[in-house]
Amino acid sequence: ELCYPERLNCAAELLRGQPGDRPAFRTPDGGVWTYGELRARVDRLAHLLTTDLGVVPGNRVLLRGPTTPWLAACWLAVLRAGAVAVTLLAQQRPHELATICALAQVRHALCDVRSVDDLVKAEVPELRIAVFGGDSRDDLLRRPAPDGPFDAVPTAADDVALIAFTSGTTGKPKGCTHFHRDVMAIADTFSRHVLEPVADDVFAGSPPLGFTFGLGGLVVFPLRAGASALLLEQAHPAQLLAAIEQHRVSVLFTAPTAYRAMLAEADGHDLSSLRRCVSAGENLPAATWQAWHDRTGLRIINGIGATELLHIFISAADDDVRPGATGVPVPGWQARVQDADGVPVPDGQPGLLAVRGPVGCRYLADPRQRDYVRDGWNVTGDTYVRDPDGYFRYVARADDMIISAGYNIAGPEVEDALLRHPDVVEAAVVGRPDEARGQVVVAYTVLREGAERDAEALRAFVKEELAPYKCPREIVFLDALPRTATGKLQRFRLRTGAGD
Ligand code: 3SK
Repeated sequence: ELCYPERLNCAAELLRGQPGDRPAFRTPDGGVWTYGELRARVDRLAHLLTTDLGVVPGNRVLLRGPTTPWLAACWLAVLRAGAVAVTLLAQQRPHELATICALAQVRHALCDVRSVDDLVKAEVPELRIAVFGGDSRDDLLRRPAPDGPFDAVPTAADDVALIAFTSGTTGKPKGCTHFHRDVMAIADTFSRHVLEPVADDVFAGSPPLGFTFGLGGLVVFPLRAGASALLLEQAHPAQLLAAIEQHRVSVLFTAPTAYRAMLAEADGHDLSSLRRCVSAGENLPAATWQAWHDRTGLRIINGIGATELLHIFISAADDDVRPGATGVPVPGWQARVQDADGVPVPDGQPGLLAVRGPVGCRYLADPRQRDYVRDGWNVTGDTYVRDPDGYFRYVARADDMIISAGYNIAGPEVEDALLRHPDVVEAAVVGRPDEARGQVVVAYTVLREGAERDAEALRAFVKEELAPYKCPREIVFLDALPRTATGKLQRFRLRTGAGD
């Protein structure tokens, strides 16, 4: 049972107590910010926010930029000043920025100079933008600020600390509000019990800080453990591999696609520093888990998380990891599989995943709240099966089940089969409307460079792996699959043919 004091400022809590000379953040060029330096910079920023920019507790402050120690320090300063951080992805375009700012009632923005153009173009009414990381005399980091410590605002544990936006796999983002105690809870559940971090750990990964997968893995978890994080502005697979080797990264956060891409380039890289590899963002196919294990000897921790619930709530660790299964509820969380009326279904039968725990979904003024939270359970929109021994197995996103000629077909199972083919690098399987069968199975694939685009040979391969009714009717070859800015597959674009 987690128990936090009534007054809790999570930014103050995350920076409390670690020796000042320990590394907190690292940069690819070998730069290090110690905990002492981080505390001093966060305090300076918090002074600037409250004096220069006029931010008061409760104001929503937008944060935007590549993953750098300064962006992380701004996030901590906003929370320390009792304001609410609205973290955004660097890729979001002006019209998306305008929608988000209106929904979240943002009046202040702290923006890396490299990401400011689109924010200006968004023409958000009354938005005061402070830019950092540039040469201008006006740059936030060059402005004079009162010296000395900043007393953290004594926020309530239940005050909103951040608003995170869903990445729009269905095209319509939702703002999710999270409390100061929620930030502590993700560190004290998933990180503490599954990752078991130690102060010598070096965290790194690809998800940006505007995606709570990255915020947790690269800021909250390392700071809570007194460990350090290597913050990478560019985290493509080749850069991740080089960074792991060069900086002796021990805890890695990335998505299944990146694990597959790293495997293709891993030869010659020393990955022996890795201790924990976390995969989330979408389901990890067993074929990818196995290939990573064969290459590194490491058992990827496959987690399911959600922006609505801040971080990961089902996963497994060490010897409990079973390829192809997600795992068991993280300590502190409960999970069950239920039907559309909220009635639990027997073990072994597919149904809707429902979870509850220390963090709950609280959409910002969105009627979809009623669909997500039912009878105190958060219904995530995933179809799962619970095995009799309590293991949860992913089947598909609830709206990704394909029903063809009366058969229920889970797209991810067919994707997993396709990925076992040595030429297939990426696969996405969807249902296409069909007069005779209701839907037919269509597979979109990306092949390794130079491979022959032979749809019949691939179909024959799948038929050897799966019952024939699951075999794709059509195989489409693409150069890349359509993905959101956080790397999630946009199946709805494939279903409507937009990926062709
Ligand atoms: O959306 C997700 O898939 C996710 C996964 C892990 C942690 C956080 C999030 C939002």
